[in-house]
Amino acid sequence: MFLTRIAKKDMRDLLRLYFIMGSNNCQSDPKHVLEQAIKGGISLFQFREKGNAAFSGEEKYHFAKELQSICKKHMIPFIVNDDVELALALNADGVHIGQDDESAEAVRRKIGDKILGVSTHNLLEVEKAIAEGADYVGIGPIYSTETKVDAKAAQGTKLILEVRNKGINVPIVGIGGITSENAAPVMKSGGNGVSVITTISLSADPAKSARELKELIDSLG
Ligand code: TPS
Repeated sequence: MFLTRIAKKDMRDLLRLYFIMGSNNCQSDPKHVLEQAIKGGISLFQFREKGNAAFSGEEKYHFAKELQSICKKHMIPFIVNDDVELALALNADGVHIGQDDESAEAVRRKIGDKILGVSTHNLLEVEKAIAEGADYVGIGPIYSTETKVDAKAAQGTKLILEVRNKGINVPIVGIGGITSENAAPVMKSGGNGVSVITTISLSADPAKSARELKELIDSLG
C-alpha cells in the first residue's frame, strides 16, 4: 500500500481513534463488532490475537484475513500486533510491537515502508523507537487496564507531556483504560489520538461507543 514511509501528518490523522481487537475481546461476533466500530468512525485498526483461547496458526491467519477484508472494504488501514510474519503474509499496512518483541530496527528492516508502531513507557524508549524507525509510539497505560495481563501501572499523561516538552513531534497515541469519559486529557497533553479495546469491543453498542469517542476527539481539534 505504501511506497514511502507514511508522512507524520497522515500518521497523526490515522491515530485519532485507533481500535484494537482480537477474538477474546468480544462477546459477540468480532466481524460484526469491527463493522460497527468502523461505522462509528474509527480511523485505524490493530489485529491483536493473543492470550486466553486465542487462535493460532491457520485459524489465526484466516480470522485475520476476514477482519482485514472488512477493513479494506472501508479503507481502514490494518495493523498486526507482534506477528511480523503474519503481517507480511497478509500484506498488512503495518506492525505494532512491544518492548519484549524483536527490536524496532529489525522489524523495520523486514517490513520496508509499512507503518511501524512501538509501545513505550519512558522517554528513553520513545527516543530509541524513533531512532530505530517507528512511525508512531503508543504511550500507556494512561489509566488502569485489565485487558493486558502484563500491563504496567497506570501513569496518566505525564510521559506524553514530557515528550512534548522536549519538543519531540513523533505521532503519539495514548492507551490503557480509555473511554469517552476520560479521553480528553490524552489529547490536551499532546496526544494525537486514543487507542482502545474494551470500551468499544465489549460495548452493547460498539458503533455508538466509537461515535462518542470520535465526537469527543473531533471537539478537541
Ligand atoms: C498502539 N497495550 C498497552 S495497554 C493495552 C495494550 C494492548 C490494553 C488496552 O486495552 N499501544 C498500542 N498498541 C498496543 N497493543 C499497546 C500499546 C499495548 P483497554 O482499552 O481495554 O484498556
